[in-house]
Amino acid sequence: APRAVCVGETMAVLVPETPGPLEHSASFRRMFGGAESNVARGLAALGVPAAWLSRVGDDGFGRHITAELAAAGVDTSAVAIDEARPTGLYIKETAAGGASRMHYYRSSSAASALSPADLDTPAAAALLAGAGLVHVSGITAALSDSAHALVRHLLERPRPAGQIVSFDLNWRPALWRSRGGPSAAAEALRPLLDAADVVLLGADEAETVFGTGDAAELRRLLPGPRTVVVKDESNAAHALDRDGTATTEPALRVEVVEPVGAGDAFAAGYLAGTLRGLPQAERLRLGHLTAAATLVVPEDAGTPFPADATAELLAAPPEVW
Ligand code: KDG
Repeated sequence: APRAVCVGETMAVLVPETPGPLEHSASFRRMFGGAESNVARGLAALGVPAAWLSRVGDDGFGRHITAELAAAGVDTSAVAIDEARPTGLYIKETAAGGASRMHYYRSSSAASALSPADLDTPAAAALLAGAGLVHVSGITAALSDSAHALVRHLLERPRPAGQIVSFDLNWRPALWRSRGGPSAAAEALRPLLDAADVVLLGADEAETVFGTGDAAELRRLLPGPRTVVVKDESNAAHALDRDGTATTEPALRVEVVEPVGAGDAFAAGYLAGTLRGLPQAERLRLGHLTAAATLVVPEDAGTPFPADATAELLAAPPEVW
């Protein structure tokens, strides 16, 4: 049975065959991506049985996403098919320099209809009852009022003993633009983050939403979680535990091809390390390793390195990475 359940929207992704403005892009490659299912894929690749809970449309994109995730070893038994709404879509416009802009076509998508009722289906209830980890992100809270209610319910419901909830801030300005921007996001997300056990945030996004990217200040803003993980401008990761312990690990130096999804990959590595009970520094290292695998490919999730290389890499001194 899956040890981790990741909840959120996954979309079809269209990426122009050649970088440049969309007005000049005549052909596209189809991929798929969604922050939480990227984490589920990453966890599965790291040997942690993982499930993805969501809604897709009764369409080819939805079937493609579900089949690909299942082929990647992710349990899709609790994915609902919404006959009235399409699978969401986004287009990744890539500038010649490598920076990406996302264009969303998701405002009435199947997953925007996610609601607390999606947690009560027999398949979902079985997954949630048996999970050691439930992973959510700030994206879902911005999809719709009902999706926001689902996230709140996941955090407020009584949890089975030992189950942890992880929450990645995942600030998406395009989603919050029509919902009041950063100040509305801060108000909506702070209590949700504070009710989680493990919080993951980037210093830059935290600066935008909460007015600070400083790890110690963020820890003071979020006293609830067992651990707050902050990735700073140099991509070093800091884990601040509730008992006052702080652990820092520098990022790996890699040739970045396309950065979208690297945060999710980091989360997958960090959370896999958490479920394995690794020391904090190794959780962060595993996060960096998994992120590196995604930074060097155009997809939102990287081809994982072989599991038997992981132990060696984790033990290696930073110079070797
Ligand atoms: O985290 C990467 C995601 O941004 C991408 O896969 C799409 O989930 C997505 C989103 O909402 O932006």
